[in-house]
Amino acid sequence: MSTRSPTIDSTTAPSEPASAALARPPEELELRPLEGMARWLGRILHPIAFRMVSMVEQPLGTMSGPLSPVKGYFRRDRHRHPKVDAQTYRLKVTGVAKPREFTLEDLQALPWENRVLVMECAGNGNHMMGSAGLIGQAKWSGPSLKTILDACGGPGDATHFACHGLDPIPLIRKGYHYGLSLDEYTRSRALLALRMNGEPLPRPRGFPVRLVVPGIYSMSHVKWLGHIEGKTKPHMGVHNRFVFVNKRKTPEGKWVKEQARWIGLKSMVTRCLRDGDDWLLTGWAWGAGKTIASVSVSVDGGKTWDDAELEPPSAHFGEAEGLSDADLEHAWSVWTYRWRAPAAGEYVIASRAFAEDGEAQRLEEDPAVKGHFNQTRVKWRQVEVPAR
Ligand SMILES: Nc1nc2c(c(=O)[nH]1)N[C@H]1C(S)=C(S)[C@@H](COP(=O)(O)O)O[C@H]1N2
Ligand SMILES: [Mo]
Repeated sequence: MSTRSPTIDSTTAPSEPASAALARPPEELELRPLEGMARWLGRILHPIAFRMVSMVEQPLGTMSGPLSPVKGYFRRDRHRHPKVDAQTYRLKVTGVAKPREFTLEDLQALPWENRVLVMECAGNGNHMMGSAGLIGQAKWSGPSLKTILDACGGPGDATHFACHGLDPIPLIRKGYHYGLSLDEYTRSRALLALRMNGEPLPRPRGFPVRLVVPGIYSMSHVKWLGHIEGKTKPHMGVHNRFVFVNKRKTPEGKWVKEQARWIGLKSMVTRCLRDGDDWLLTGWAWGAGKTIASVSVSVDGGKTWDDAELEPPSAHFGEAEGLSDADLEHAWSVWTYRWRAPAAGEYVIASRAFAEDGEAQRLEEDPAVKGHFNQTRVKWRQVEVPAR
């Protein structure tokens, strides 16, 4: 067990010396990105480099099912995790019809709802990272933002909101903040989460309250939520304006700034496990707020594609867990693919998602978009199949 890496589950990590590994072929193939830091730094250094900028990817061992466990759930923040006292905690809501404060008890006493959703960092799997573990799916529970606003007599004049975290950011010294329009929060059915997968919200996840915004990239899912500020124009804080922005070419050929928003259509291979002479590929497909119709898999670098088996979110969640179809609208589908007895050698593999309305996951990045966010194109991985 001495060689086990801290970020990789025991089922994926080499737990024996190399000589033993040679005697017994691996039960799981390493999925090596073809680009970005993950490729250049490798499996050991890459997580260390990520940690230095406060990014922790979901470990491979937990990457196959419909729910990501609380322990090991990906993390991305600005280093500081404030310790919030549940007794003195107050959520301030301003700029609405009747501004007020809520204690934690007030929030607990309001009607709760549930959502299961993909939470994805806007930069997940971009060309610089290469890997794609800044993603997770959990069941979040608590009062909806609508319930909160109703308890404040409605939004009043507010057409936009800024949500402020209680985490101090060095230099700026103010909490993390991100804003969206009322329409975006309404369409996404945003929720103030007090529980995650049925467990109390852990401190790194934003205890006592975090916002979740189904369908929108997770820079908007403000942790340690302390203040919901109603505004009459778009919030133009540093993260809205400068950090999470791409450039898009207009039909007139001008490049304009575009803020990261709705999660695009995407899929990925998450694990490749031995099953006799075959290998079982699993993965997820999600995004664009659309029903996933099919997922194709290529094990020959894109020359041929074959359909995977698909399980929609409703195969795993439903009324029994207090979840309606709408509460699952931004959840991922899980897919599996049996790769029949490949010969030993190097392969380049990937998955590609297709939505019910015909949209296909991009093979190449959109040439009209430049930047680090919402890079949804097919994620190729190199694997080495050992001799049987
Ligand atoms: N208060 C606060 N909320 C935050 C952040 C932060 O730094 N501070 N980071 C955001 C970003 S960029 C992402 S990707 C998600 C990550 O959520 P997680 O750490 O629970 O996975 O939280 C978002 N909410
Ligand atoms: Mo993020």
